[in-house]
Amino acid sequence: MPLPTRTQVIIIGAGPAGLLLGQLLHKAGIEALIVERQSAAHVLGRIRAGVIEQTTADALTAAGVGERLHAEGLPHEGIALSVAGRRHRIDLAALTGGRHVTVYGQTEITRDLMAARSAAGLPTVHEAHDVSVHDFDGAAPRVRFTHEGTTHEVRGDFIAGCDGFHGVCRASVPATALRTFEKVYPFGWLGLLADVPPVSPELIYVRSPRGFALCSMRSPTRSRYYLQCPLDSQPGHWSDDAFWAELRLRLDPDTAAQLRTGPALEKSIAPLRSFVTEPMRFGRLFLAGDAAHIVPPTGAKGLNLAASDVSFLAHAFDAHYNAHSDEGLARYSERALARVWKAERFSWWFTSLMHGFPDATGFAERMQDAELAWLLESPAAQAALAENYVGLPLEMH
Ligand code: RFL
Ligand code: PHB
Repeated sequence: MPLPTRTQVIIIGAGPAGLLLGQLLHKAGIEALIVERQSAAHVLGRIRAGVIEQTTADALTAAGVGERLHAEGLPHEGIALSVAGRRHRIDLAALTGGRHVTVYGQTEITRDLMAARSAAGLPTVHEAHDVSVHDFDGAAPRVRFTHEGTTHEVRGDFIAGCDGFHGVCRASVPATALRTFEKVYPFGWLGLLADVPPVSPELIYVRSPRGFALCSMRSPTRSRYYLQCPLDSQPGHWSDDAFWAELRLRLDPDTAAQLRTGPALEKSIAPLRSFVTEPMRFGRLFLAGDAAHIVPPTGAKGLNLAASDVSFLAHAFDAHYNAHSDEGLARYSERALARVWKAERFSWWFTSLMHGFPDATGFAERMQDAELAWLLESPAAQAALAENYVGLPLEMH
C-alpha cells in the first residue's frame, strides 16, 4: 500500500495506546496513519499486562474489538492477599456494587486491534527507522521516518505520541515546557510465563519476608508469575527450577501445595517506576499512555491508563472534526492527568504496602505490618482497595 503524504492524525507507536486510538478514530470517521519502530511480531512478543478494567473493556468494545475479549476473557470478582502465611480474599464485586475486572492479556488485545486495523485496510508502517516529529508547535506538524530504505515525510493536523516511555515524542518537547515527577523503586519484577494451570482461579498478591510475589494467569491453562528481585538480577541468572523454588518459599503453605510447575515460555525482568509528565499536550502534539506516565505494575493500571487516555483523546478529536468544538482538545491534558494521578497514587500505595524495601527502617516495617493488618480487618480499607483496583470512572466533564 503506498503511504499517504498527508493525513488527519499521525499516531506514533503501535502498542495498545496507538492501536486503540487508531480504531476509535476510524469509528469516528477520522483518518490516521500509525508509525511504529518495531515489527508486529516484536510488539506481540512482549508479555505485559493481564488485568483489564471494565472501562477498558468498554473502550475496546466501542472500538469494535470486544468480541474475543468477551468470549475468552476471564471475569474476576475477587483477588487474594497472602500475608504472613495466610490467604485473605478481597471480594471486589461485593465491595464495589458488582464491578469486576477481566483477565485478558495485552498480547491478545494487541492482536485483536492489529487484526481489526488490517481488516479495515488502515495504514500502519512497521519497522520505521529514525522517526522524528516536527513543527507541532505550529499549525502544520510533520513526521519523518525511513522505511525500507526510503525516507518519508507525512503531514497531519495533529500528532498523537503513543510511543511508550522510551519514545521520541516526549523527548522532542523542549524540556522547559514539561514538568516531570518520578520515583524509582529499589527492586524489579522477574516474570515467568508457563503452560501450567494457575495455582488458584483468582490472582494472589503475596507479601512475604522473602519479598513480594504475584500469581496471575492468561487462561485456565497458562500461568503468569512474578517475583520481586534485586535491580541487578538478570533473567539468565534464574533457572526455571530456581524461580519455582523461590516462588514456593514466598507462598503460604496451602497455596504452595497447589503449585504446578513447568518449563518457562518466557522470562523477563522489569524495573519498577512511577513517572508523570505534565502537561500531556504541547501545541499539536498529544501524549498518551506510557509516553506520558508509568506506574509500577502492582496495581495493574498501566494499560488501563493508556486506554483511558486514548478514550479522552478520541473523544476530543471527534468533537474537533465532527462538532467543530476544541473544548475536548483544550482540556485533554487536565482530564487525563486527573485520572492518571489517582492511579499513580493507588499503584504507589499498593507497591509500598506489598514489597520488601531493602533500606526500610524497623519503624517503616512495623508501619507496613500495621497497615496490612488493618486492611485485612477493615471492610472500609478493603473497599478503598477494591474501588481503585476495578478502576475509577472516566470523568468526561
Ligand atoms: P507501549 O506498549 O510501550 O507501546 C509503545 C509503542 O511505541 C513504539 N515506539 C516507537 N514507534 C515509533 N517511533 C519511535 N521512536 C518509537 N519508540 C517507541 C514501541 O515499539 C511500542 O510498540 O505503550 P502504550 O501503548 O502506551 O501501552 C502501555 C502498556 O504497554 C503498559 O502500560 C502496560 O503493559 C503496563 N503493565 C500493565 N498494565 C495494566 O493495565 N495491567 C497489568 O496487569 C499490567 N502488567 C505491565 C504489567 C507492564 C509490565 N512491564 C514489563 C513494563 C506487567 C509488566 C511486567
Ligand atoms: C499480569 O498478569 O501480568 C499482571 C496481573 C496483575 C498485575 C500485574 C501484572 O498487578
